[in-house]
Amino acid sequence: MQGRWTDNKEVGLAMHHSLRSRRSLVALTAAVALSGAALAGCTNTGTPTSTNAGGGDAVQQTVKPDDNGPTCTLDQYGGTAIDLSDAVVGFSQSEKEDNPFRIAETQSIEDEAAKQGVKKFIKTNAQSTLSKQVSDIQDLIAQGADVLIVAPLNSDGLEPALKAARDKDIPVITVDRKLNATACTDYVSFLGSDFIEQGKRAADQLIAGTGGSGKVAILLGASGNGVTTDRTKGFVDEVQAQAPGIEIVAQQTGEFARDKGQSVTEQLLQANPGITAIYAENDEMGLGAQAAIIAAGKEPGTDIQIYSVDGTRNAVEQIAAGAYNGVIESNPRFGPLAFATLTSFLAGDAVGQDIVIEDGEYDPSNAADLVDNAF
Ligand code: GZL
Repeated sequence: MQGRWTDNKEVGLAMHHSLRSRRSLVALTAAVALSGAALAGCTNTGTPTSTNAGGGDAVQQTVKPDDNGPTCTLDQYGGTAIDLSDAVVGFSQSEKEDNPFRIAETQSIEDEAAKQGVKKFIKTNAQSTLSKQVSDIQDLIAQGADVLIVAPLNSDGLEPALKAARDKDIPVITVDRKLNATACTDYVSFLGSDFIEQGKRAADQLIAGTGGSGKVAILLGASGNGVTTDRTKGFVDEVQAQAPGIEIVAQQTGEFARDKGQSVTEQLLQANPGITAIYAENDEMGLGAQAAIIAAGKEPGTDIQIYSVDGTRNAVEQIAAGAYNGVIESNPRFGPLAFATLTSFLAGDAVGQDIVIEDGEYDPSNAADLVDNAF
C-alpha cells in the first residue's frame, strides 16, 4: 500500500529541487533550521505509521522526488530578492472555511508565516467566489504584498490578478489546485497532490473493500477545477481497468459540500436502490452521504460502503467506528513547504515548477491508530 508516513517530522523534498547546487544546500539548510524541522529522507511509501498529534505537531507534507522536472529561478521569473523577515506575505484562500481541509490549510500557512517571522501576513478568503478571489489578490497587492501564496478556486479565471502580480514582479506560489497558466511566468510553482493518483487509490480501496463487484455512485467535487476532473479520471480509469464487476450507475456533483453531498445522495439512492458503494471526491461529501444512507434506513460501511479523499478527523473517526470504509489523504498543511520553497526561490536558487506531495491513506486496519494524523 502506498502513502506511508515515516516517524520523522519532515519538511519535504521540495528542497530536493533546489539541492542541485552547493549554494542551494546552504540556503535550504538555513531555511530548514529556521523552521526547526528535520530534513528527513522523506519517503512516503505505504500505510501511514506516524502517530503525530494533530494540530501544530501534525504530519507535515513530503514530496515525491523529481530529479528532472522543470525548475524556476528568480532570475528567470524576474523580480528582486527579499528576505522574508522584510516581506509582506499575502495569502488568498479560495473556499469558505467550513471545511476542515480549508481550516487546516489556512492555519498551516499562517503558523508558518509566524514561525518564519515575516514582516506582515495578510490573509483573505474568497468564500468560494471566483470574482472575489480576483479582487482579494488585487487588494493584497494594493496593501503592499511582496509575495503571494494562492490557493486557487478554479483552474481558470485568475488572469487579471496574476497579471497585476506579474506587472510588479511579485512571486506567486500556488498551493492545492493547479492553474491553467504558465509556471515560472504567470506564477512560480505549483505545490499540491497528484489528484489522478488519489482517484486511482480510492478505486483500489473500493475494489478491495467490495470484492470488485457492485453498483457505485460518484459524488463529484465542484466544477471548474482540476481536482474534480483528475479525481474522477483516476477513479473511473482504475475501476474500468481492474474491476469489470463494478458498475458506475451515477455521477453527480455535491460541490465538495456536506449538505449537498447528503441531498444528492438521497436522490441517488431513490433513483438507484441497488447502490452498494459511494465514492465521494472529498470527505465532507462522504459524510453527507453517510447521513443520507442512515436516513434511508441502511447501515453505512456495510449495506453501502463509503470511500473518499481528504483525511479529515471526522471521516477517519467514522472508519474506526466501522461506519465508513476508506480515505485517501490530501494533506492541506502547505505552510512549511510553501515557505521553504519561497525562501529558496528568493535566495536565488532553483525550485521545482511542480512540487507534488505524497499522501497517506486510512482504512479499517489503521484508522484508530492514526486518527491524530487527520485534520
Ligand atoms: C484538494 C482541495 C479540495 C479538497 C476539498 O487539494 O482542492 O478542495 O479535497 C476542498 O475538501 O473542497
